[in-house]
Amino acid sequence: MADGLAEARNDGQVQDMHGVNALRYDWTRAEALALYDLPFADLMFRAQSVHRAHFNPNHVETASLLSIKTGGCPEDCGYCSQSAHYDTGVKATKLMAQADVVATARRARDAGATRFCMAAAWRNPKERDLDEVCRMVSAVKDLSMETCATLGMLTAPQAARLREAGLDFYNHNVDTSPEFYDQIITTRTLQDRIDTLAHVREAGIKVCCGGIIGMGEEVDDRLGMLVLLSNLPEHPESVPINLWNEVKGVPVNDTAERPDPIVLARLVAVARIMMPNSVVRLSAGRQYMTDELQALCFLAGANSIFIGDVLLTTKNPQTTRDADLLGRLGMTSALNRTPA
Ligand code: SAM
Ligand code: DTB
Ligand code: SF4
Repeated sequence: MADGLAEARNDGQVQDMHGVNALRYDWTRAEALALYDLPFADLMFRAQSVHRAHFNPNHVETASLLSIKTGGCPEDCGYCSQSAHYDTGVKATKLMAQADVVATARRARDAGATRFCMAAAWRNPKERDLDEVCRMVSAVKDLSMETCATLGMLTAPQAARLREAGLDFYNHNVDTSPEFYDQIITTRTLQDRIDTLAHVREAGIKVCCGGIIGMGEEVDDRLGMLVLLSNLPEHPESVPINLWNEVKGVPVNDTAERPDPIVLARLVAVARIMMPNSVVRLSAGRQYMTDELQALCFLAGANSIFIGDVLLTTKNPQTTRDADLLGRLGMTSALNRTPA
């Protein structure tokens, strides 16, 4: 592969030994680093070429997010406002009523969202809660939206029940590299997460899996996370890349460092090249990004965003600002796999 990269650098072509359409599951960190270190113009050209071979580059998927059960979470994720381990000022709530969830989904659909993601601050869902979430999933599906949920760890039978209810996607992130993981979360292992992802796959639900940057990890950890994602048995259909959204009272505050914008664009490009067929979502942290940086990330191959003024407990750019930006970029809120 090193030769393939050299070729890209020297003649500016995207031909590598695997071609732009190849899906690989044997990426190494050295290869990821070689991509990441390419001269910026070569990296962008290569990422854009891969992107155009798989997607319409003028389309961006717009997803909407709702916290259906906030706070009081028993996990100790060191970045999260919803962990009961930290004093973050977020109040724990009960699971929302189905009618309120469906009304929110309908408003999101009317505002242009094509996917609705329901998030709960649980280690894993209890059976009674899962019954209720299954009803919510079916009701949102009836609105002709794609459905997504993120409820913590799942057993295989729980995943099968969600699929039967009409769940299209399940979000469960690896969050960071295997080496950095233990510095961020101690209450569940990376293997626990990989097991849940396998249950989701077995059930026939599409996988949404990514992570966070800006928690104090090294470049090697960021690339290690992308290698971990791209070497899963199948690439996740969606890859959310979150910039850590600042939260008071959590341990990550002690180590957090907001990445340089060029670094972010490079990481998006590497994700695009390593997982050519996956939708790469600029998730949390767009509130810190300029219009120019978001445009650069779209050029690098990002093709999904969350719309709505809040994410779960933190801010997202105003919907009007997003509509204005997409308008100025000539981008349409849609997702079409027809290449350019
Ligand atoms: N409790 C479930 C779980 O962890 O699987 C679902 C919700 S959890 C909030 C979903 C993901 O959001 C986390 O895995 C993490 O990657 C991301 N996230 C949480 N807090 C964040 C923050 N402050 N900034 C950026 N991303 C964050
Ligand atoms: C993901 O990777 N990012 C979204 C979604 N999956 C569930 C969550 C972002 C949460 C940001 C922090 C908050 O708003 O509390
Ligand atoms: Fe709980 Fe999810 Fe937050 Fe971790 S990220 S504390 S599991 S809500």
